[in-house]
Amino acid sequence: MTDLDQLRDHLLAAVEASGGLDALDTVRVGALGKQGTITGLLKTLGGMSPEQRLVEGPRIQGLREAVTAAIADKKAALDRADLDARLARETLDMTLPADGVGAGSVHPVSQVMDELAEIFADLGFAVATGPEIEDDWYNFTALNIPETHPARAMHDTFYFPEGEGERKMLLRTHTSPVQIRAMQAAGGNKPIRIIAPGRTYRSDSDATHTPMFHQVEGLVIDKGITLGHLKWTLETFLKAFFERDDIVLRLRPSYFPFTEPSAEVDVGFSLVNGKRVIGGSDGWMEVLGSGMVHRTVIEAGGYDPDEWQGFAFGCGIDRLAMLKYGMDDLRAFFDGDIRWLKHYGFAALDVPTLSGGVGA
Ligand code: 2U9
Repeated sequence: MTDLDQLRDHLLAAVEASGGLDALDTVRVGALGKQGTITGLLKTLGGMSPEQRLVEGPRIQGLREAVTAAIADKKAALDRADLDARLARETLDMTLPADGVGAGSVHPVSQVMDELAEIFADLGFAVATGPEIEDDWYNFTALNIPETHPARAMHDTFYFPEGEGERKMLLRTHTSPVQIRAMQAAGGNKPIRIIAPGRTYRSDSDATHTPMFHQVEGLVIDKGITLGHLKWTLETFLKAFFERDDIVLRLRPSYFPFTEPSAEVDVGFSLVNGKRVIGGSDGWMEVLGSGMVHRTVIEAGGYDPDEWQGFAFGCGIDRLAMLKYGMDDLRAFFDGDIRWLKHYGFAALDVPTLSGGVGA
């Protein structure tokens, strides 16, 4: 037996005896690695005479191929054994119930927005939206709040840094610019019935004010519109929203630059376990602001105030949600506390409290 035959028997036995992938790799490196025995033999070919190389070359190459093939076979056998062991060890019980998928819930503000859209749709109102970044003409001037008007200061506006000769940009302090844009888009010759729900911003923060809050405003423009239409619409809306027939309204004279005359709308409440609940007549609670659209505002929207009249109203959506669903701190609406949302949030598909619309 030659040295080469002996080395072959030794390496093949070592491959066969490898109990695992690590041991097999040690054999591979010992034979075929940079310093391996077979690699060393291959290096000796360079120092041989051509005749000797012709004999030794194929023998050493044959050894290398045999060992390489044996290692590959052994590796496949070890992998297979490893997989068989894992399959025997690890079991999967297909009858176990699946982990629950965490379902989200609808935020009370979104819920109330849906309710508003649904109720007003029944009254023929479309939902209008517009930019939250506005210029001071749409937010103030068009609404009869000129540069020097004290209401500009009252609104605690967030202004953007002003560029030379550029429009004064701000975060809208109410959704009224949406209605101005809707009037302009209508071209001054069509009736309008819209609600404009959305985010509004004022630099204000305490238990009843947050820098961002949600407002809904409504606007009707038509010929022959009176305060009677305003009162009926608000009464019909409030009955549908609070899902009660015993809703009583009180219109109290007030002042807004964009409406004349203007009225705060109070709604009767009753006391249930010391808590105020809308409906009944134990006292009055302010819920909305409203009025007949000012001539100047009708004109700013591109309508002739001698032909077209209108009414408008506005209120906080967050406040409506608090009154209907009994939350008492406005700031919790925006904390993102999952426990609060679990308590007050609404299931996405199962919405038993969703107002059924007008007359439901
Ligand atoms: C146009 C014409 C008139 C919208 C109106 C109110 C009265 C009002 C406040 C209530 C509480 C806002 O959330 S709040 O701070 N709003 O009292 N808003 S009338 O009047 C308009 C709007 C647009 C073109």
